[in-house]
Amino acid sequence: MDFTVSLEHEMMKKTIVEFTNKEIKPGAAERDESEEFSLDIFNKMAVLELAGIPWPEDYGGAGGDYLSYIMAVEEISKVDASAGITLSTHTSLCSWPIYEYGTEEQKQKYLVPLAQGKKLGAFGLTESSAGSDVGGMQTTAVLDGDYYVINGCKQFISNAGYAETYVIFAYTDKSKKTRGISAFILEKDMPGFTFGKKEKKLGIRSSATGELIFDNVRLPKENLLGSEGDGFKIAMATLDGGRTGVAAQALGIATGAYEEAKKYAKVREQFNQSIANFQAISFKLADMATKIDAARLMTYRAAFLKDKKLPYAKESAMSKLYASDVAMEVTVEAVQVLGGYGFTRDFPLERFMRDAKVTQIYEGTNEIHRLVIGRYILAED
Ligand code: COS
Repeated sequence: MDFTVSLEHEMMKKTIVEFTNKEIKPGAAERDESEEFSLDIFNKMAVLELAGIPWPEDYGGAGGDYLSYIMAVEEISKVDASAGITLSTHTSLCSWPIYEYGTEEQKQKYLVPLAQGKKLGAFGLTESSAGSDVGGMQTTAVLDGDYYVINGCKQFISNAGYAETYVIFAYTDKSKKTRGISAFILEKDMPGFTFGKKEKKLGIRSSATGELIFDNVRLPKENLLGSEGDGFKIAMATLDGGRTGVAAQALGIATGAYEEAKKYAKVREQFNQSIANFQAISFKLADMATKIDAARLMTYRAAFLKDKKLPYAKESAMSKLYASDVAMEVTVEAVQVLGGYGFTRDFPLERFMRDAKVTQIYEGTNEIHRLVIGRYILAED
């Protein structure tokens, strides 16, 4: 068993750290304050070929592996979790299902510009009545000649309004329950496709989260992704990968908070010595470091299994469950290490703490993850 990452991964990580420190970190607090989404940051990621890390060069990608992409989301989230989820949504939730289930024409038309970062992607599954219960969705797609007519509304959609390509889900046959859900690729400017409420959030405030509204959107038949009725399985398999992305985001947030807390503890003096000398503080840092290490091993393992095309749904769910809980715990403790300063916006800790919360909620709540893991372990001997 080899726990080292390759030199190639290390070098890629170094390039991303330089990039995030120069291009993402400086404005992160201001963007959080103004709740401003920055397409400019995504465009800069694209220049560095981060928009299509795991896709083959033939499809406009960087020809890397899933682990590289996971490490990129982690590094970006260390300074700005909003930028982290923008990339994760784009890659895991929009580009991946097109890469995996798309026809060659769909890949050329949609995956190539996504992988090149010429277009941003999004994923529309959740609705007001369908969160954990995907089958509760109301959106319908009715075949009318060469078109599907789509009606409905999606909620809490990351990259909404800024993305140009959307993988969405709708019932083509409600009587078949989840086996009657189908997946489709939509384009931003299609007549009848508009955007509703933009959410004001506790954290990841500079990521765009909003509503998609479909009012008799006439979608060419060739924009069906996979076959009719495949939608639920496509959504579940896509979320398996997305959840590793959220684990990487959580890992980045936790690491960012831990590093700030450690730096501060070494220089902050009370009672004529650095507070890091007190076990009350060093034990907190030791717990943080240990939990982050475990979360990183779990997250990289899930990515490794995916790269090897081995089953990884259980490991992905475990990594997301654990890393998100660690992110919440570590950020709360990191604020505590900084005391009153941690509570102010002069330091990024309170932002990290707010950003961490959603990682326990989206792409499947941690309660759903326990359910998924429970089913896997009970099916084992
Ligand atoms: N990959 C591929 N197929 C999968 C799958 C996966 N990870 N998980 C389930 N499936 C398949 C099953 O094999 C089953 O196939 P058959 O119909 O051929 O038997 C089908 O999908 C239905 O599976 P299951 O019976 O397990 O579905 P449930 O309705 O019991 O739902 C949960 C299971 C609750 C786990 C699922 O609905 C879920 O993950 N919900 C959370 C959704 C979520 O994360 N929402 C937030 C979105 S934020 S973007």
